[in-house]
Amino acid sequence: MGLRLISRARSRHLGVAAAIMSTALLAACGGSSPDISVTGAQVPVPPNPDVAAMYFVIDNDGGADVLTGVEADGTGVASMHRSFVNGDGSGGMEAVEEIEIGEKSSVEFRSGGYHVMIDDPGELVAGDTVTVTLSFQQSEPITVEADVVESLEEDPHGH
Ligand SMILES: [Cu+2]
Repeated sequence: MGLRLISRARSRHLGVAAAIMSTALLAACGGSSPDISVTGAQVPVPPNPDVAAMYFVIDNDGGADVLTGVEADGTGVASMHRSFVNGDGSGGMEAVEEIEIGEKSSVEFRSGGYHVMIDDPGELVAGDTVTVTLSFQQSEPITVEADVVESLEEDPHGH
């Protein structure tokens, strides 16, 4: 009888310790805020002047976040798109409302994948810049200046 009481008391004590530990772990994970940077932004001179595509890389050194919107500063209407290829080889693109940016991860906006589409960007020549502001669920908005280039560099990360 006496033994049983002791063991029950001890296991309850361990339970409390475990609960405290898991709370601490949760705080460590859930509490880490995103640390987002955007690099390598480029806009190839569009073959069709009515619409331009913008490519870049989002790096996140912190907790998860979600890209929730894009806005072109000055001219044009920007939206997020994803290119896809079907099983039969046909392809297309679709608008994307949100893009998840995982904890400590990168999301590449590149030819054949995610891109920002700018409708009616005005006349663009190599050497111009296009400014787009990215909005996030957690992070403050980030304004990105993209270089207008003759053609896309192979590795927009630059290394
Ligand atoms: Cu598109």
